[in-house]
Amino acid sequence: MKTRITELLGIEYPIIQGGMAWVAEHNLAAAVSEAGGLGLIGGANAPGEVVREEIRKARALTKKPFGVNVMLMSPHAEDVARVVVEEGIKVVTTGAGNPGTYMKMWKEAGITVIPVVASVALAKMMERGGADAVIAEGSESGGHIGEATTMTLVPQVADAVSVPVVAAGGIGDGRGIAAAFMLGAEAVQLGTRFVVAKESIVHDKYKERILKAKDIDSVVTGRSHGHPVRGLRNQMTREYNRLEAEGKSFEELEYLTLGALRNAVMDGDVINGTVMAGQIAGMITKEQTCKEMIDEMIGQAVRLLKG
Ligand code: TUI
Repeated sequence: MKTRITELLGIEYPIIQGGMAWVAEHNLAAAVSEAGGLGLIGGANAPGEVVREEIRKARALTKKPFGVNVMLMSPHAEDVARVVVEEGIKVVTTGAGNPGTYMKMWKEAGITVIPVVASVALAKMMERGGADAVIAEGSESGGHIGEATTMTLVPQVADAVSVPVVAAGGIGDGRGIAAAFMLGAEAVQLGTRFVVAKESIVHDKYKERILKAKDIDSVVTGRSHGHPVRGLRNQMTREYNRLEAEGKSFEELEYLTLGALRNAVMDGDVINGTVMAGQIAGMITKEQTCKEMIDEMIGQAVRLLKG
């Protein structure tokens, strides 16, 4: 499955791991890269120096390429943007915003820049701004989402830009990979499946919640606030959506979500914490190593695409 993306990134398989907040740390990133995909360290809301440490720890675990995801809504985004240059990172993905202000600095440093886009308009703007590829992320994804689904977004972005397109959102096995390729993608980005990887440091209760999730367990909070976030339903999401429907503002409801992702990922509070996961969680039923996941998915995708 050689594509422009595997060539661009110097990886064996066209699989990128999502830069998930709290989840995408050095152990997971290194394991995905070692298995032939592209691992990512998620900058999320962490300060630059924390990301620097994560980069160095990942380097100690793998000689293969890995990248950093810069979450643009973070108060430390500028700091992290500089740290990736100082640390000689070769691949940066961005999320939750427009990375335009950092593009010149990253390109001058020889970094391959792959922004996440949730619309054709942003994909075109990113291509004009020098992006090497784009990740078209549909609303099946976990965490902060856009409006369009993967099925509709990927082919429209593929038609609109010349740079290669990575599909994300709702992909969890070889069938999803083959489908994404049929829509015009040249690689996929997966988050939820890697959350339950053996190498993932996520609390067992969080993993168990994903492994036991049903197809309809996925909910979005904050749609009316313009901050839609997808996760698995629990007491927190029920309370949030009840108060949101009553007209409570984003600021009034912030107390429900502050620190809630950390509490779920690190402490296993899957009742009042935020269990971010994509809609494909219902299909994810086994904890495997990253290598087992990637080998299985690629085998399945290749068989389907040959057929
Ligand atoms: O960024 C993500 N997913 C995330 S970030 C995150 S951290 C967080 N924690 C709590 C609350 C909110 C966020 C959790 N999940 N995915 C990439 C992504 N980017 N999805 C959608 C977008 C996006 C949306 C609009 C990118 C750009 C955009 O427009 C930018 C503009 O200014 O035009």
